[in-house]
Amino acid sequence: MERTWRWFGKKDPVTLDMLRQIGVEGIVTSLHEVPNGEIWTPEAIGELKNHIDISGLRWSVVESLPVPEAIKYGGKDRDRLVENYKISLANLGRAGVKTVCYNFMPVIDWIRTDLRKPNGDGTYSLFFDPVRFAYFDCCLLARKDAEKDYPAEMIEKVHALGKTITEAEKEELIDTVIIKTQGFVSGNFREGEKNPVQLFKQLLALYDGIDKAQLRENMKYFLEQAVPVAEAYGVNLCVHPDDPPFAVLGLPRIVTSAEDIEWFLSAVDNPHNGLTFCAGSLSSGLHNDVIALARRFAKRTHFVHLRSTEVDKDGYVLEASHLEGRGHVIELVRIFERENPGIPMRIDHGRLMLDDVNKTYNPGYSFLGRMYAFAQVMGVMAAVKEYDV
Ligand code: DNO
Repeated sequence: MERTWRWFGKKDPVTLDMLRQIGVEGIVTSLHEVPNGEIWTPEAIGELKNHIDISGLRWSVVESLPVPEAIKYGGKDRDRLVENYKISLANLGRAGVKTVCYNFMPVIDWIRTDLRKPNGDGTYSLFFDPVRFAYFDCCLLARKDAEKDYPAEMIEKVHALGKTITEAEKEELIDTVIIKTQGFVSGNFREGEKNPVQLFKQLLALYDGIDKAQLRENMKYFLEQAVPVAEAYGVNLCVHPDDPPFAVLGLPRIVTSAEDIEWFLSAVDNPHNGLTFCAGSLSSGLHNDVIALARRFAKRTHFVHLRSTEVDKDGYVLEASHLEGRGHVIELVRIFERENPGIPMRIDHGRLMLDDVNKTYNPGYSFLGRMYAFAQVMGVMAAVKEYDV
């Protein structure tokens, strides 16, 4: 596998020179400053690509070329936005950037309720607490009829939490779910947003009446137009699974399971329509067996995120060490090295450890924590490739 690393551009405190020293080959990045839906021009792509080339690395993967909301909910502007998307894809292909990751999650990208869950050893992990999230939904967003989406025991826990949660914790939960986790990846929300809850509700309202079947239709409509352009320019499109992999906030989610993956792959059955195999997202659903998924979909996978989770029966999800938990990273390396050896791979998320706690990184994207996991996985790759163990 190609050893890649997610880098957030020239302002990233982790520099390209640092990455070269630790054995990174390829960069995963995006034109973060371009608003969702606008065309990625050859000039802007060329400028960033050149900057990466000069450092002795290469721009291997775009993560993400965001799909604007109007394409997902099927708004009246969608044809113009799909055209723009196609132009950006063609511009990337011409520039030689050939792997493009995106997602099809309505309104909200990945979800965490806690960005600093202490581990016993002094490090911190990202965490998803289903009770806090249900509390966010029912009491902070106060989404209409939200309580109907949860079992009675969950609502009891939500009410119990309501009796103890402080105002500061409520603010922090809103900031974590809407701003801190989304601000740097989604384009829907920005740091400094004055009224995040109201904005969030406006976005949710765009999906009134959009169920799973309709969202699938909208994804198919998008793929039918984008995939032929990807094919023409030799670009591999790869959708990121929904994180966590189930419906949330009354919104459908459609990349959650083997059945979903099979559906979108056959909706437009073309090798350029593929999957980002995010072991962390997929493993956080107890319905998923990541080893079986990797065996089944390795050939249609264009990009791999290595990460692992521990999930308990009540749905609490902890980001585990990269060599433990439900992600089965060691077996995944074996599978991908055999089935799709040239594929770009990046370490997804890392713990906060050592000096990381004194720095300001995007949540999940610490330097030392990720480097530690990167080194672990390099060891696994070497063992698998050279000694076939
Ligand atoms: C979070 C990421 C996601 C991912 C996008 C891809 O850490 O896994 O934000 O980059 O969903 O489109």
